[in-house]
Amino acid sequence: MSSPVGRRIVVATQNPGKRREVAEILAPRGLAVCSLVDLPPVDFPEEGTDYRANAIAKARAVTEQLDEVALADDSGLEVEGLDGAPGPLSARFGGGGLDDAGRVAHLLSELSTRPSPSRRARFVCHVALVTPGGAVQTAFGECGGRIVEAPRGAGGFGYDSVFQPHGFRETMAELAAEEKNSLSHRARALRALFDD
Ligand code: ITT
Repeated sequence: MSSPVGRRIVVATQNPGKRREVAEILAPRGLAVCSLVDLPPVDFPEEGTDYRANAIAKARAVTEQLDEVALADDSGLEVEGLDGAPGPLSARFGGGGLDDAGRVAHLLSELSTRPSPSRRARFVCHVALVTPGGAVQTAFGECGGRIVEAPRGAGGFGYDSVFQPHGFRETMAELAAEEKNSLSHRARALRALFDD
């Protein structure tokens, strides 16, 4: 799809890593995005366990409260040996008080006694574009890989330091930003939304 003519797109996220990546992925398409940081505060609803519904709800919060076109991303890491956890609850894995490094440590400890195939994993991302008129468009992207034994790399955010995409020796956090942005779940979802 093309962007709604004449309207800027506000990225409905409070996660600075996501915000940066969405901006980087959309820039080559000539789409400049606007950050919530520069706008009045928005009240976001509690998130549930349905990625797509969460993405729509986050984008709607922005369209309804700020009268802006909004793009939201709800994403997560799904690990085979943990029956798909942490999934939609990835941002809160191990309890609300942890930061990215704490969640990574929690993940590694959960996997430490499990056999190697348990480490198969994927990142998933649902994106939603909502206009103040109420139109909703969504798309999905995923990226397969495995969880490595110890964190490597300083790029990206979240679980990138322990996620090794299929076909790479590096973790996501060791890849250049352009490389992550060409193969990530987020890049694939945004491509499906804006290019297909
Ligand atoms: P917003 O709801 O404000 O967008 P959030 O971080 O709470 O921010 P989610 O509920 O969608 O967003 O949680 C996604 C979590 O999944 C995120 O906090 C990371 O822990 C993880 N995640 C998603 N994409 C990732 C990526 O590209 N690299 C590493 N971890 C990622």
